[in-house]
Amino acid sequence: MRTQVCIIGAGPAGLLLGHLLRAEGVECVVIERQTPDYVLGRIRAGVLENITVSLMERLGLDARMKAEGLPHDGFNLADGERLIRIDIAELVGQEVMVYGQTELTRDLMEACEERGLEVIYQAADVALHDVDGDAPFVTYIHEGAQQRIDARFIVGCDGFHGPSRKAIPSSVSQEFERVYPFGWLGILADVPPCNHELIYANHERGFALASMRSPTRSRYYVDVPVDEDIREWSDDRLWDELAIRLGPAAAANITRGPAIEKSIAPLRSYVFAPMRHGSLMLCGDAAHIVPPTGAKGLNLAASDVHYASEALTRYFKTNDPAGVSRYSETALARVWQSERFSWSLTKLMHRFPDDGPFERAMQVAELDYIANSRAMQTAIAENYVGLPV
Ligand code: RFL
Ligand code: PHB
Repeated sequence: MRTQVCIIGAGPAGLLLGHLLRAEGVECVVIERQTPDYVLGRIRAGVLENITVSLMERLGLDARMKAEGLPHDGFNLADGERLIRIDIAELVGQEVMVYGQTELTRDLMEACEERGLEVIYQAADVALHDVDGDAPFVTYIHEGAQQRIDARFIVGCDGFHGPSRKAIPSSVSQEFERVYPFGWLGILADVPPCNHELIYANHERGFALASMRSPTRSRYYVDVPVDEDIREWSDDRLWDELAIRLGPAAAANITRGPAIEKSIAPLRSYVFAPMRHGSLMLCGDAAHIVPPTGAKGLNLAASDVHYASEALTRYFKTNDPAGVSRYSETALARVWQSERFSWSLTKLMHRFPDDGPFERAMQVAELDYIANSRAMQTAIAENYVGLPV
């Protein structure tokens, strides 16, 4: 098979990119290792920035998000008994959209047939070839047969563990990494949220987050040691811990219920550079990871896709390679801003095992400053809604 752009990975980045390219008449094919149900079974991000919402609007795939998503105009930082509200609407005149990654991915998946976006699921042994030159190709096994797709560009949207990033030689690339000593233990349950807005809590026993997917579905997290055994966490133990860490006001409103999903995600900051090498571009988790504290992972995938789709459309429509040439530099500038915000909020809201009284005093001083300074709150709000693309 021959196409203009071969996209590897049908997560949110790959599907968004595929739809944006199809909307501009660029030929593309998406190849995915898993089944659609497997992809939808991964419970991940919950907060969408403007860039992600606006790409869905541009595609005309925003109807369900507009009907079922929850626009939020503020969120809260809790420190012990104190609650600091960040009024994002008042501070920066914008809002964020609470709508799960699963739902966004489902909307993108369901539009594939009608929009003529071909996605090949259950492709095994995907391998990239000749990415240095201008005639790269991808091989894989599908239904027992070896297949080959020739393309002008390959875009790796295959997440942190996919093969795309590894196709860029270490002699021309650099990795930046920080691994945190904890993971987030998440629970999804069909119970009403304890608060109408998100609460990020820094408690002496550790971090907690109260989030939601809808008025009847809640998502909560606590941080746990990175090597924690999830079997140690019965639903009851997790609800008890959330009630302590989120503080008495939220605890009074927690409705308990059985977990629909419960898992531990490790926390990591990671950037791979460059994000383009020859005819291969990387988007989303394939190129970078942020700790989830800033709710940036999915949104950063969306901004990469925005830049990549503009660059590739320009290339195929006007024969102009400038956008492709500059893709890595452009995308990385925004990646580093999101990395900084996610890292600083992680440091502010978690108790690190090596921290002593000095580090805790710095957290308290910073939270005091945020509580009393509109300038600090504005800086947090403008990062939370997403810096301009
Ligand atoms: P994805 O979603 O990982 O999709 C990559 C797709 O590529 C496929 N793939 C392959 N396909 C073909 N051949 C191969 N060899 C392949 N290897 C992999 C995979 O099956 C998959 O379908 O990456 P993408 O599209 O870049 O999207 C990024 C977001 O998913 C990610 O940034 C966020 O979900 C990060 N993240 C969170 N972000 C938030 O903003 N808030 C959260 O609460 C949040 N929770 C999370 C998360 C990431 C997690 N991971 C990665 C473990 C929780 C978890 C558990
Ligand atoms: C979520 O709802 O899963 C969520 C919300 C905000 C975050 C991380 C995760 O910062």
